[in-house]
Amino acid sequence: MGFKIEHVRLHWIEMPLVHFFETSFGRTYSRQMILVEVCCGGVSGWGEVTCGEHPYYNEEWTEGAWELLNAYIVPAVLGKSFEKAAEVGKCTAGMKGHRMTRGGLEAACWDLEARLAGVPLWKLIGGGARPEIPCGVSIGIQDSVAQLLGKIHTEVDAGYQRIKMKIKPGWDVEVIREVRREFPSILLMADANSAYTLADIDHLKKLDEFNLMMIEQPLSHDEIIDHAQLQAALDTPICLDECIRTAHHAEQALRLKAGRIINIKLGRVGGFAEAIKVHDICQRHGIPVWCGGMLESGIGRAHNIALATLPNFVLPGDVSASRRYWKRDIIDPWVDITPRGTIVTGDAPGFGYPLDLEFLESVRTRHESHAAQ
Ligand code: OSB
Ligand code: MG
Repeated sequence: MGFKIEHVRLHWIEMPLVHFFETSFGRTYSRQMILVEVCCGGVSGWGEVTCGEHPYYNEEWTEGAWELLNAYIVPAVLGKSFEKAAEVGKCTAGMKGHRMTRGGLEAACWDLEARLAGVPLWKLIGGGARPEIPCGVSIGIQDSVAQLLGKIHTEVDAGYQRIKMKIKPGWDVEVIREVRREFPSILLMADANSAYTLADIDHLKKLDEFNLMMIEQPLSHDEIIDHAQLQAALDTPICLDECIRTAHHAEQALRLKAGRIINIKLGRVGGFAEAIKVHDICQRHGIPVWCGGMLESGIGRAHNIALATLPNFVLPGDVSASRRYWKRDIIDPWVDITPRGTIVTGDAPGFGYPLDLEFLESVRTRHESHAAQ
């Protein structure tokens, strides 16, 4: 079928989080997000740039993404025709890094292709291995252990299958001990967001007593070799997040045994084409994957749900209900979970959730429109 990128509209939206989210690199109260709308023949496809407000998770941040989209990424594709969304990434491949920004546009093109073909996005990407995806939650660093325990109770009661807690030096071994005392048998994991170094090996070994499913990204955001050394010293499986930005990184990490599990984030690897490659490599190596999150709005969340229907997404991901993040989402209905802690996929074309355009416009603070000649 194919499509031509006739129009690109960029929407900058600001939405406060229901509860602040704190990781080892900082606390977020309100999200600044860029939505990318690509248009062909009166049909729009939507994507989301999943970077943070500041360049602390990786090198990307909202303001930078906005500049890059307007000055480089949109001009690289505007007016061009493509047979498949899988080809769009090559137009921006000369730009180094900034995969979340390039991936926001790429994902929008997949949604556009799916809508033009009248198929759900999960079908277009080759997913659909399961009609409902298993869900976990990611719980940030809190002001007190009591507050953390309260939050875990809420999420376990809601049915979520796995709890991830954020850790950092000073909020790790003793906090996890308390959590394990209160919840001896839940599926539990910890995410350090690169807060440790190899000098902390003895300290990190103390985590082995807590029967964690995995520890996510303990070491530097770009350090695969050190993770291999740490994994050799730990019983707890390491899961890589920040380190895996391409399929090639995944291959290197698996060859070096730098981890036993991989978190795939659609944006971090630059969109669906690369995410599928990472998925396939892990599957060939017998390495399970799960879908990570970046506190997305309904659009990014719906893309994550589609991605998580690929066969090797066998572990519960960080994709959870809209209401955990927002008072009101930009899609209607919102993403919700079943009492089994799953999200059910549907058959609507594209990412599958109708947009609440009126609300979207009410939270939009910047807008840019690019038309092909
Ligand atoms: O490392 O997975 C991470 C949020 C922002 C930045 C990095 C991470 C996260 C999360 C939240 O863990 C996942 C979510 O609920 O969207
Ligand atoms: Mg992480």
